[in-house]
Amino acid sequence: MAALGVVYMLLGAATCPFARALGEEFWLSQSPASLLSDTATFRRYLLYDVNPPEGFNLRRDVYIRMASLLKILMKSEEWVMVLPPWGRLYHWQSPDIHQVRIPWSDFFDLESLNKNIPVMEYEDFIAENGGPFIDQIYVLQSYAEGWKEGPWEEKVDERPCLDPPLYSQDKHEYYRGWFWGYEETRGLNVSCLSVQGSASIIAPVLLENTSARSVMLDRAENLLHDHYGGKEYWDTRRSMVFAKHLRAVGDDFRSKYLNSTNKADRIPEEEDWTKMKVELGSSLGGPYLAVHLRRKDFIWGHREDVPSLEGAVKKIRSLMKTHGLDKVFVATDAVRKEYEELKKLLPEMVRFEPTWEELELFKDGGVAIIDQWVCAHARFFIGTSVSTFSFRIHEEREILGLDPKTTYNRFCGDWERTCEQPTHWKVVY
Ligand code: GFB
Repeated sequence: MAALGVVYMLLGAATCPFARALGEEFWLSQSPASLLSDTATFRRYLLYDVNPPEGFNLRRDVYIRMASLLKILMKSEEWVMVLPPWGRLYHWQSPDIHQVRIPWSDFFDLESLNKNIPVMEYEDFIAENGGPFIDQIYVLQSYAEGWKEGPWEEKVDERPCLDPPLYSQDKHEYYRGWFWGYEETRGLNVSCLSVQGSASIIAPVLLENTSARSVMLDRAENLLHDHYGGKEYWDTRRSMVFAKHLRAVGDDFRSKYLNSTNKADRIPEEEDWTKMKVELGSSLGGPYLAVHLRRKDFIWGHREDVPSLEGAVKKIRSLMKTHGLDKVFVATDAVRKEYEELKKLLPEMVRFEPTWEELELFKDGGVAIIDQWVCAHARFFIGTSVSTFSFRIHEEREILGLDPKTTYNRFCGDWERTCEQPTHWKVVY
């Protein structure tokens, strides 16, 4: 199929049905020289996707697992990770904003990602591949029989699909389904793999059982971490530097409303993550308390460990007093009515409220990143139990060198008896 794609490219956009589907400008913007040089190297493509209900921050975690798989594949062959475009996330509910087919560069710094593993955007993959085709799709699932008693065994087997099919064949026998909003994309082959274990268990399948040039792992969250908390984990995590424009907006907000600048807060400034080395506790953080107060589905989904607004405000006031901080930044997904209630209880709170134009530009994902960035730079942070949004803030603070005592704190439910606090991480260089 890749060869067919190259032929189409050489013949020109007019003869290629998929070029028409993509829009002529797209193809005309690709110079023949760049197409030839790009296709001259034969590399294989790893694509992946995650269960639709999962949010932004769990997806960031799955990227780390896929990056470790890619590193293993690259020991044998040349591979590149195709970044799954963002969009259609359950939590991104702002109306009237186009929130599909969002490239990674809107949220992350591609140069930084590329210092860890080779990555490319999906549209660049279509161009390099010669068309919107994915040769092989593996839908990952657990084992029908579950995990029986006995020692843990890592395994992978081709099995009949357990859930109703995610992909269906069109009249040309191409597989159609959700490909991040790219309706012209199709798969050539789909099969199901039962998996139990870390991401690396699938490497032999990709290297030995298929010669497909582009391989997509759907439901990739079924694969676990290979090096959770180890050097490789942290290398990938540190490479996930937020896009520069979002960091700039966050820094500007800190300086305008929270009297916080890197210099005064003793926060290191180093654009290249591979060169950044900080001692834990060497950074001071801005003179404010930061709070992540997860609401929405957590209010009923985690009834026991999420506080009432009154309970949260009581804790916030006590922390401000203990740490001598008179400013508080609140990141929350609370609905308007609840937010207004919170504002009444805590009138001094500061929040990043984008204008409509800013929201359209940054999107819900970008606003969430700005919230996380501001939380990451605070002198003291308190988050919400088991929220991956809060976990990513913990990691960011660790990378910035803030004292763990100021990071690993969470709200407790009003009636929680034993309020266990999050476990302390450590960046490994
Ligand atoms: O990121 P996430 O996976 O964290 O999902 P959890 C929560 C989403 O809600 C974020 C929005 O990606 C944001 O879009 N959100 C939450 C916020 N808190 C804030 C905030 O303070 N500021 C802004 N701007 N946005 C998991 C979900 O949520 O919880 C799963 O991934 C599932 O799908 C599970 O719902 C129960 O780990 O908090």
